[in-house]
Amino acid sequence: MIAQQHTAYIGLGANLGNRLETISAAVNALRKLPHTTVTKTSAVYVTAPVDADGDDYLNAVAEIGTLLTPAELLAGLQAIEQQFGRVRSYLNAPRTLDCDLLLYDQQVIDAPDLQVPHPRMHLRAFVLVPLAEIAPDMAIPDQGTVQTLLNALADQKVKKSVDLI
Ligand code: PH2
Ligand code: MG
Ligand code: MG
Repeated sequence: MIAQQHTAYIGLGANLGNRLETISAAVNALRKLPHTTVTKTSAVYVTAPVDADGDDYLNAVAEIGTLLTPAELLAGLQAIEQQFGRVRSYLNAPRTLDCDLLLYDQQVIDAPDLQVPHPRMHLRAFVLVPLAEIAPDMAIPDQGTVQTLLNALADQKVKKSVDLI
């Protein structure tokens, strides 16, 4: 059987340490995941923390093509977070790197350790603005299109910073 190629979107966030270096290194770490290629990256955005404390975040979104299953991809993303020194102290604590599986094709997954689409992504401009940059017509299952959802989030501060190279 020929393995099936999937398209997934990964949200990257950092608000501790050298944030830009971390986001850029995290994209390179995504490139090294087995059977995975990074097909698009958004610019990096400076974003005010949402339901969280600490400094402003840098956020970006990457599109990948992968043969990994959602569970395998989740394990890979968690390993990358560990590699960048992520410590889990309290909910939404400042972090060196957060790597979230946002979308996996148009699949809906509701497992204890993995919910896809990411359950809060449709409420967060720091996810939707970079996602809209690389996938403007993308729909989020059960929520609507990224562009329509963004119209409701105009009060969230998100500022384009630099392009990832
Ligand atoms: N991540 C959170 C909570 N709040 N705020 C911003 N601006 N960016 C994030 O990546 C972020 C957040 C939990 O993962
Ligand atoms: Mg997150
Ligand atoms: Mg996370």
